[in-house]
Amino acid sequence: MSDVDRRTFLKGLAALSAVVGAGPAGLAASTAAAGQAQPSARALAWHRAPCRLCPSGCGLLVGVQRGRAVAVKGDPDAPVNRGLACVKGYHAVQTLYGRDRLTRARVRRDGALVDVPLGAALDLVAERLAATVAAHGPAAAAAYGAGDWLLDDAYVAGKLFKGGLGTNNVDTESRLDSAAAAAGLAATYGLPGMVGCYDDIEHADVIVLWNENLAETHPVLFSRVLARRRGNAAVRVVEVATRTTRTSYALDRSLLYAPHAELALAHAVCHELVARRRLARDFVDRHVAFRRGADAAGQDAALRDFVRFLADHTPEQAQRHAGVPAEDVRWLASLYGDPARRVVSIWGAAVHQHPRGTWVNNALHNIHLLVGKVGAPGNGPLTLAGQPGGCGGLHDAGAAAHTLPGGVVTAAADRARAARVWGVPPERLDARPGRRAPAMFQGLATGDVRFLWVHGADPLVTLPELGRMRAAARRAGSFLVVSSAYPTATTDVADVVLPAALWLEREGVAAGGDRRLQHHERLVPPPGDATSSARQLVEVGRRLGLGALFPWADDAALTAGFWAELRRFHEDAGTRLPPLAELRARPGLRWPHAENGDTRWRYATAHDRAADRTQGRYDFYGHADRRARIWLRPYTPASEAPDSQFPFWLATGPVLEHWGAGTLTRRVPTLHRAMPGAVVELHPEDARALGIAGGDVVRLVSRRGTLRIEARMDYRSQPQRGQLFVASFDEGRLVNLLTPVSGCPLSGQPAYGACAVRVERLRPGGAG
Ligand SMILES: Nc1nc2c(c(=O)[nH]1)N[C@H]1C(S)=C(S)[C@@H](COP(=O)(O)OP(=O)(O)OC[C@H]3O[C@@H](n4cnc5c(=O)[nH]c(N)nc54)[C@H](O)[C@@H]3O)O[C@H]1N2
Ligand SMILES: Nc1nc2c(c(=O)[nH]1)N[C@H]1C(S)=C(S)[C@@H](COP(=O)(O)OP(=O)(O)OC[C@H]3O[C@@H](n4cnc5c(=O)[nH]c(N)nc54)[C@H](O)[C@@H]3O)O[C@H]1N2
Ligand code: SF4
Ligand SMILES: [Mo]
Repeated sequence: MSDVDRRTFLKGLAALSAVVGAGPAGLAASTAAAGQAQPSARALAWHRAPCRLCPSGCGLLVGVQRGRAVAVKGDPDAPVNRGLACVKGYHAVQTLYGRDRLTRARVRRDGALVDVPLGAALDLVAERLAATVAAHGPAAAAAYGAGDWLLDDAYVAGKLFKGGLGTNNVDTESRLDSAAAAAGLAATYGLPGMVGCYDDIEHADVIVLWNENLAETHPVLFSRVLARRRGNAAVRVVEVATRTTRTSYALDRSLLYAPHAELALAHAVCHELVARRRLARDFVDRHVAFRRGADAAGQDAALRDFVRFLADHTPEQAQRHAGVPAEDVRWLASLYGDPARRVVSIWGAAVHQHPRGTWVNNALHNIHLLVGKVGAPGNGPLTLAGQPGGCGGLHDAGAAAHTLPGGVVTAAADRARAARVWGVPPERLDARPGRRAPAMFQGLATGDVRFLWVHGADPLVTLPELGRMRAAARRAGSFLVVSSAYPTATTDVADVVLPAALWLEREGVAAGGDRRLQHHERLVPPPGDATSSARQLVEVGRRLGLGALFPWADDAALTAGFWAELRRFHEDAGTRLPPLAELRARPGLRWPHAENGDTRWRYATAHDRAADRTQGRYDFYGHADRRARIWLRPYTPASEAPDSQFPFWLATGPVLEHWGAGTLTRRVPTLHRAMPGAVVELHPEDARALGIAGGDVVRLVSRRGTLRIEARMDYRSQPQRGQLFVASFDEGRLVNLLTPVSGCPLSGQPAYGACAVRVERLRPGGAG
């Protein structure tokens, strides 16, 4: 379907919809029936399944009737949501039944996509993949996966490309949302995966949100935060944020700061903690080592070096860079430094998507380590990982360009283990990291990548610097395969489109934000020829003569087989995975797996069975010296900032009603009606100064592109003066034509928000 057709179609859908709107935090208390008719309760069978429409990891009960998922309610036994769900969750099953669901494979012939049998499309994919590798070597082939891939898909993709073909060109959307979180955890603790877990919310006395719009991005977690405060008058929930959002209105205090000043703020908090002698000296002496340097390894340093480093990072400096009054920075530090209060920090993609995202993550962990508030109930950093499989999930299953399952491609021992488990010659495994997500598309532009298989993502909407990316994807001589549930801006330019089964239509294991694992059964049959990504990869592998890598007769054997293999990569106590039978019986277990249950808090010997009690109260076993790291990484200004030509900061991100590029949620009439398109939000005084009224169409211009879009004031959120916000779900208004691809050099995470733009007023009616 062309762009225009799809928009007309979606408009038609909206007209059909009868229901409008979501409540303030988007939480509903009742069961919402999906489909046209209210099903009779007697004919319904209810099944457990995880919700996949945000990273919170809620459990749903899905009502199935005559092979169709027709109703949803929150699962009262699910640990994350305890019976609740948000507006997306209640409509989750409707995402399966959009009228333009892809059910047949399509192949491009004479410029147009035509339906073909699935087997013929897979033959063509295998043929082109083999021809590419034969003519240009394995590094000319690449696979780009979704951050919401199930672990089955991620593992099979890694095994096929890394173990079968010999290229590490496998990367996922997680590069865009949590690469800096993963790199930060690796540098600070030596291992991926969150230190604490969502249960921290119920134990905290103070919750500090760092630029995390939790009300829209993790609605059920936000309801837990508010419930914690309702139940205990002493609890305080505050934020440090660059924009006033729905989250801000519900909090005790909101400190607004200038974009990309997180390093100045975090270091100033540490400065103040040291000045007030609030550091946990015993904990620091016993369990922390100091490191300085720009790279991942760093050099040794000591507490006195950190104190000297902090001398330059005063609250007054933070005020200059961040615009937060020094006394407010001191107040924030007093919350962290109060020995009587447990403190949880929560941050996510907006913080990771920073030109120095890894450094910022290290700096926020520093605060918790300095006061010893880590790895204990209600004390610790919660690093949100974006799409459900982000961070320690997919990276760890071997689906990032630098990883193998449970290891990294650069480590000889990790390669040797992969060769052993996979039964392939060790020399087939490449020791060089493959191309990271944006670099795959840049490779298409230069001709270095000639075969790209995209799964469950819509990169031609969601990648930064989209003008270049779109041109690259259209370049002659390259072959683009896209597995997707619906037509998208990316399938529009594909050579082959494979219809994808969605999560309720196949069995699998899902990873979640706080190291949570959820197995689910296939509840309904996929439509037509739709098949899981894992199955499509296996079928192509077999056609390439690599069938021995995939000795799994059917989909049930695939899930059981891949899981048994993945567990062999995680035999250390610190990353151990549960047997599938236990995961089936107890959805939501958190790794590392221990006897009698899951691991909620890591590294504290009282809670983590992988920790060695002879080390004292803590054992940071991710590093050889069994110490966590405090990093000395200085504040540096953003790579791009407003100037006279481009005077505004542009921030972008999700809205409550839509998921990712909106591919699934825009097919749900209620959600589409509630949020039909993106607008640019301005501060009312900026609008007045520019002569812009609400509803006017303006042109946004950055160094990379332009975008015509409707302006709104006093809409969903309130940007600060000099800042703009555009939601990123709308393929009809591609905000990524404006955003930059450059970002954190350590993790490869793009800094979407390091983007300066100007606003041009068009003549009334949008001409100009
Ligand atoms: N400007 C700007 N851009 C951004 C961001 C931002 O904040 N600002 N955020 C970035 C971030 S954090 C993210 S996570 C990305 C999201 O970017 P993407 O991951 O590219 O977008 P999604 O909409 O999540 O892609 C979902 C696609 O997967 C398909 N699909 C769903 N389930 C399955 C499945 O099980 N199998 C297969 N094969 N396909 C499936 C759907 O049909 C849909 O086409 O956007 C990034 N881009
Ligand atoms: N409803 C819904 N929920 C989602 C998603 C979704 O698509 N829909 N996607 C999930 C995913 S994949 C992700 S990654 C998370 C994202 O979740 P968040 O990280 O919370 O996303 P944002 O709302 O983009 O960012 C929060 C705040 O930071 C500001 N900001 C945006 N970009 C930048 C930046 O580059 N630097 C700085 N300093 N500030 C910035 C924004 O203006 C906003 O006020 O949400 C998850 N939850
Ligand atoms: S909060 Fe997230 S996981 Fe929970 S129901 Fe809503 S979309 Fe689904
Ligand atoms: Mo994300």
